[in-house]
Amino acid sequence: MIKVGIIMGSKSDWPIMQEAQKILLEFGIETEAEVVSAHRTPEKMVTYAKNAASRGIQVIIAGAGGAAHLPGMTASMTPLPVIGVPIKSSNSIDGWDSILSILQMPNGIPVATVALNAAKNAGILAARIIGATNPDVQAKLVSYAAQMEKDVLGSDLNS
Ligand code: RP5
Repeated sequence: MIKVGIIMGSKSDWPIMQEAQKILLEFGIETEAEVVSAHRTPEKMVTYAKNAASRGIQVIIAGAGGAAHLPGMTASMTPLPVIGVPIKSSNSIDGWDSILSILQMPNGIPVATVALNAAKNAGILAARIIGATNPDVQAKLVSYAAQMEKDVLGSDLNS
């Protein structure tokens, strides 16, 4: 069953957003990816957000750049956790517009915001949310962190 919905405002976001899908597949978590624009396809956004929970999705990752309304608007129409990925898009002023649009949500409708273009971390955070109640996923996250530690400790800058 698809557990994580990955949505983005434009196909131009996909080179960044596919990092979320890649890491989730490494953790054995099924995903779906779709372009859902808050500005260009507002009705699709409403339908997607309202139906996500009943379709079995557990976490939504939403990426957008510039005037990035998609994560917040989606979060306003679903009880699911929404992770926002600010994207430094062609229409973005150095990424800050995307970051602040996604980060500065008013009380009551949270969006967990990762760093600029950090779709991979969004994927890992989604896996952690699922792993809180799924021991298999949690075990994979523990191995992932252990491997990272091994890699860092094993890096030799002098050879
Ligand atoms: C946002 O506008 C999208 O999320 C994208 O980051 C940005 C630019 O979109 P395109 O003009 O490349 O389609 O809504």
